[in-house]
Amino acid sequence: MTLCSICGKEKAVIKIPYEGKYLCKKCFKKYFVEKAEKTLKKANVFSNSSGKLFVVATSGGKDSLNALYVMKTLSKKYGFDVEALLINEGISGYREFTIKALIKVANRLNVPYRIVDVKKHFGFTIDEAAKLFFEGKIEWKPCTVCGVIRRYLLNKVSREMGASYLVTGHNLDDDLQTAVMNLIRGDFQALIRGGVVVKAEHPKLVPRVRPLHYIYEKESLIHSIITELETPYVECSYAPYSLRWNIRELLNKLEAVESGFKYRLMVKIDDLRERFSKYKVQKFTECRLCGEPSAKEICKACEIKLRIMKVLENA
Ligand code: Q46
Ligand code: ZN
Repeated sequence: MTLCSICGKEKAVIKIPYEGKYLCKKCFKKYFVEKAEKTLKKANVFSNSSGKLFVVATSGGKDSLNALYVMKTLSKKYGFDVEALLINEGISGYREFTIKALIKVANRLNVPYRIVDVKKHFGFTIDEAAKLFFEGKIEWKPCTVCGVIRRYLLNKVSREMGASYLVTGHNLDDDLQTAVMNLIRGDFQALIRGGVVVKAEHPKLVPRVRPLHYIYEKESLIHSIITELETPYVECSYAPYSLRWNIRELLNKLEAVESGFKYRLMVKIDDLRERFSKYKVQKFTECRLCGEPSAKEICKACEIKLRIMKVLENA
């Protein structure tokens, strides 16, 4: 039996490969929150945070519920408010289960929550958009439509809620996959805009923060079990159609042969971001149709909406 490297008494339940530590349940729980706190503190998120509102984007999955748990825990120390926001994309066999999980955890933590329907705002669900893609009627994969629309609504609604920060549950695996995807696409601007904090480059953009940026997906899973967040372990059926899915497999294979590889690569990418941050180009304007921040005359969400509504009308 391996004992915990911190207390030296309890049985270890997890190995932290990049720190050479084995931790028991109790010490890991503490370690998890402290690591998220350290990550945000280093990025200056808590300076003058008292009285401010942090809106946590919660899908009801393990990562975002962990982010909600962490932020609620830290809110007591730093004096900020926490609310949860869930975007219901309309993905059957998946989202209905995670919505239940969010409601249960939000009630347990005493956090107010808001649920926003994509169908209500855009006139279609992601299931309907996915059907059009599989029928060859639109070119965007389900995850592309879902990602654009979710980002759009999270920013718009959290701003309307009065958020100073939008907190997301992206873990180290997610952020590393995104960085590799941006490298493959040659999108240098998106690559350097990532990291623990994504600053607002337009008055209508809410700054985004990622407390789990240095936490492995596996650590996040174990933390959600230990803290009894009771999230359903269901995966969205559209995930395997994305580029992210293949990159995830590849990075997992590399981690299996070289323990701690993902963490070291993430640190190196963040270091590059620091050095190249002076090359950031702020090119946001406002969408001619909806008035939301956009890099082009018409934002991607409006472009997708117009196209899908046209296809649906002609069907
Ligand atoms: S919910 Fe949406 Fe994910 Fe499903 S369609 Fe893709 S992006 S996989 S996190
Ligand atoms: Zn628009």
